Amino acid sequence: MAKVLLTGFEPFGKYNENSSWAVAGKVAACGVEGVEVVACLLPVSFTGVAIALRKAVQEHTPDAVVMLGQAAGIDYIKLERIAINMMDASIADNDGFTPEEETITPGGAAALFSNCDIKGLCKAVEESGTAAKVSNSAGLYVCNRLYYEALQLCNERPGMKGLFVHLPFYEGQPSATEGKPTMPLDEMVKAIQNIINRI
Ligand code: PCA
Repeated sequence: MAKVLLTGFEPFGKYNENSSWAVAGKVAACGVEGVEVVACLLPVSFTGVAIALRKAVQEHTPDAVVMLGQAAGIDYIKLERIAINMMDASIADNDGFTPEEETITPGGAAALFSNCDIKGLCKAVEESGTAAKVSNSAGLYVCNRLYYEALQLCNERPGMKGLFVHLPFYEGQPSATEGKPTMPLDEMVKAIQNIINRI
């Protein structure tokens, strides 16, 4: 049975909940047929997130890592293609760290690409009736930091797949920014189950 490590983030900034963890927790609780899903809550910390991911991958040796993050302002499932070797923040992470144009891995590749069939996965989500788009930038905050670490790990562990997905606020999320789009939690859960099934 294939094993997938599914990560979500703890709350950060002005948000008291994080839709990524709401979705990851529910996907793990509901399960995905034929796949063992291990959910892992990650800290919104530039330093801590890399350590926590490496530990989880070492412990669970998954066939794939699917990482979720919350992105205010989108009304679709955003499949990230690229991680960039840079950290730059306009708000401090949960450790109070605010990097300015800092390199993640000195001497490392400027950018790393997902080793998944990202267009195929995007099409599968769209065909199930949920809006989805491929994106070429996960930003330069903690999500991108996590993704860069994960894609480095994919290079170190041939055969392991890595994909980052940004999600909108969930419908009814108390800390959702007023006027920003939301998506029903169950719709996001189905989309992530679909992705895990095909990854
Ligand atoms: N979103 C942030 C970090 C944690 C999260 O859920 C990001 O997009 O970088």
